[in-house]
Amino acid sequence: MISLKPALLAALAALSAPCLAIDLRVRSTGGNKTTDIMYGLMHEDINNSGDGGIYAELISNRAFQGSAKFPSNLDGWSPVGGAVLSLQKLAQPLSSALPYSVNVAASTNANSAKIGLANGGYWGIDVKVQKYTGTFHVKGEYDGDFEVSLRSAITGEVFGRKTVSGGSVAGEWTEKEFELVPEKNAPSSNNTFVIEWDAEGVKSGSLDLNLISLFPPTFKGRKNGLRIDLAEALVDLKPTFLRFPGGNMLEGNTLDTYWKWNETLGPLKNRPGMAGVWEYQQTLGLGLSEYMNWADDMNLEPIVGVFAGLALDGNFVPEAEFDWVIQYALDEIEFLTGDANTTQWGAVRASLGYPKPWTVNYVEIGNEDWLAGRPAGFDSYKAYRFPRLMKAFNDKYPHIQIIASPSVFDGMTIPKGAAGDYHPYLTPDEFVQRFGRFDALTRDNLTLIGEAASTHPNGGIAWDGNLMPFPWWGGSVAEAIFLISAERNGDKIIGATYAPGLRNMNRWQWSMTQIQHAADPALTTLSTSYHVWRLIASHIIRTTLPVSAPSGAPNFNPLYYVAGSSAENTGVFKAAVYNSTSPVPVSLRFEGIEKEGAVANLTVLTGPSEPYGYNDPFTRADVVKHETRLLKAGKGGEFKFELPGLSVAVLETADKIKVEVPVGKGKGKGKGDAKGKGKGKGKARRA
Ligand SMILES: *[C@@H]1O[C@H](CO)[C@@H](O)[C@H](O)[C@H]1NC(C)=O
Ligand SMILES: *[C@@H]1O[C@H](CO)[C@@H](O)[C@H](O)[C@H]1NC(C)=O
Ligand SMILES: *[C@@H]1O[C@H](CO)[C@@H](O)[C@H](O)[C@H]1NC(C)=O
Ligand SMILES: *[C@@H]1O[C@H](CO)[C@@H](O)[C@H](O)[C@H]1NC(C)=O
Ligand SMILES: *[C@@H]1O[C@H](CO)[C@@H](O)[C@H](O)[C@H]1NC(C)=O
Ligand SMILES: *[C@@H]1O[C@H](CO)[C@@H](O)[C@H](O)[C@H]1NC(C)=O
Ligand SMILES: *[C@@H]1O[C@H](CO)[C@@H](O)[C@H](O)[C@H]1NC(C)=O
Ligand SMILES: CC(=O)N[C@H]1CO[C@H](CO)[C@@H](O)[C@@H]1O
Repeated sequence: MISLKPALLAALAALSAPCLAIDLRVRSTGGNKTTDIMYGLMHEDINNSGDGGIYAELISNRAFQGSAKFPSNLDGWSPVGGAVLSLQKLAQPLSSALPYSVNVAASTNANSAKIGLANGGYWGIDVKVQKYTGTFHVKGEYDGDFEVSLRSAITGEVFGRKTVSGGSVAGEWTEKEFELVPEKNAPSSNNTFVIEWDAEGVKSGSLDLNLISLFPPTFKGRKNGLRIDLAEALVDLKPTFLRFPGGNMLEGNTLDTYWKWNETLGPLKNRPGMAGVWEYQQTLGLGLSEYMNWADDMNLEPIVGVFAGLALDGNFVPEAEFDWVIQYALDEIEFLTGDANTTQWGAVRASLGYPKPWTVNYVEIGNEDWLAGRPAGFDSYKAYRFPRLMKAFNDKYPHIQIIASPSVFDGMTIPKGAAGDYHPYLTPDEFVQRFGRFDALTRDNLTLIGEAASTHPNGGIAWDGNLMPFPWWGGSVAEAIFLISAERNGDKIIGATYAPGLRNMNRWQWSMTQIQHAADPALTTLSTSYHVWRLIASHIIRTTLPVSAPSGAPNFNPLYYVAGSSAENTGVFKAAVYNSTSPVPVSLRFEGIEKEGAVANLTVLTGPSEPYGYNDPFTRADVVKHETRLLKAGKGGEFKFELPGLSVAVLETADKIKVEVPVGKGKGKGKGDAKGKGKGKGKARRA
């Protein structure tokens, strides 16, 4: 990011004369109320951040789901005790959504009285002394018990086992449920889950099994819920919204394979899964209701992305056939929010165990509709896909804030009442250079920053090379500066989220991800960007306030800042330093807190000695240094401090400011600048 070498920087720092403090005064008038939400989460199942990620299911390929793109197979499964496994499409499947199952037969040279099958999880299974909850479905005549166990894949040691009594019958699927508490923690996550039975007791020659599922304890104890450590890491980011289900997942690869919300509902055996856009079949166990539960359990405002008739291959639904796309999107919101007694889809929701309607205040129409199939795809969005969907929503759900998936910066004209979505994926310098971009937005151009990240170092070439393996400190500081630029315009910016949020270390394409994870929770790694976004989101400004510097307009270089007051009216100042060879002295006063001895907390994040340092899941070292100290104001309420080069800081006063807020705040709908190139959207993007 910064082209000067660290040694040279240090030499320059030593030579440079101490500069005068930047003298900043925060006024208590002339501010603007910000929109209601600010920092949030974006989730789509990219490279096993859903299946094998935050969705807590431990068994991979649990129901042999497949598609034209990723045919059903036996990946993840292995025979136990000399069994022979075969994939079957039975005349009597478990359900029409799950046509394939595994057949387990004893081989002629079976080496054990017990046979069965084992699953290695998503690159391992975390085994601890805690309660695992499982189910499986079995068909075939068997007189005897089953035994389930968690074992080491390396030594075969059994950490816990449980008898599941009662056999099974021919011609019918029997569901088995069990709970299993291992007696000891496994030394590593290289473990398997095994189901075995007595080969002699099988009268029908073999057994068929399907939908074999095992969950550890989940976040807030939800059935079919989220992995606890990852959910807790997200909670610590202080999010206020959840944008889902994509992202590219929403669009799908082709017009037949978009994210069909109606196929993500109810019992797992009713979910066929889908051909994911990130190169694997997806279970859709993390479906629409699960996303809403996630939002509820973290107290997040859902931003529901609805399919807008464009697929990643660039095909889009023609205008003459567009009615179904509109109805499909309206039905989805009716499913979520409709009355259980008086609406068709509300009744379906109630029948699935959710009688109480959810509340939806934000709907995003499509995903990055400026990109796939450009320019025809975008033209169709501007011509009819967006206007017709927006009108339908305004008519039926006038309270919902509609967000267009492109922003004003992507060349979208945002109609009155709508907002845009801006996805900057930039170099650090580009983020810093765009610092003034939102200042020029008008209030009627509300903008969501629905995805953002520093992607590659300055001078790097985009998507095909030169990516950093993980978010790195210099990139994270530049993101802070970008967020500061957004907060300065908090009346026009709906909110911001990093993307992608989660990445399984065993399968990735897109390196920039806020949290890295694997089966072993000890490998969960909070990136440099995670620390920066968390600090910034932990001190929310509810009213932005003007800051003046005596020398006239501040030029924001090398210190970039925003000030305002919190919901409790304490004074908040956020700043970051970029491209400075020496620490930047700051003198800060808040109008209304002009007394000597006033106190404030200052938290400063600094990184490693060179800007490319990152948090590496394999070395486990955290390169981000956190320092919080209590500052006491000098005469006139002056807070004096220095911020090092490449640092991010937040100061919050203990005293309250009397803030006068003008009327006409906005929850605006702005549009964003979409020049960013997004993160890989797979092939569509590289085209
Ligand atoms: C687990 O251990 C086995 C045997 O040593 C090895 O072949 C396999 O790659 C390991 N799997 C994982 C996920 O580490
Ligand atoms: C879900 O809805 C889509 C669009 O209407 C439809 O094509 C599909 O068949 C539906 N799926 C099921 C299982 O009903
Ligand atoms: C829906 O119907 C049920 C059963 O008749 C009733 O108990 C419930 O109050 C009704 N709910 C609403 C919102 O009208
Ligand atoms: C940071 O400094 C480098 C080296 O002087 C310069 O090329 C770059 O443009 C600067 N970046 C910004 C955003 O000012
Ligand atoms: C914002 O919206 C207005 C009117 O809708 C438009 O004239 C203006 O150019 C837009 N762009 C920006 C960057 O504010
Ligand atoms: C508040 O909004 C007004 C009108 O857009 C603008 O002129 C002013 O600079 C804003 N104040 C702050 C502190 O951003
Ligand atoms: C400063 O931070 C500490 C620890 O985070 C907290 O206990 C204290 O209340 C804070 N003080 C002020 C004035 O915000
Ligand atoms: C879309 C995509 O490229 N996904 C990647 C997910 O991770 C696997 C394993 O590393 C890659 O092979 C895929 O390409």
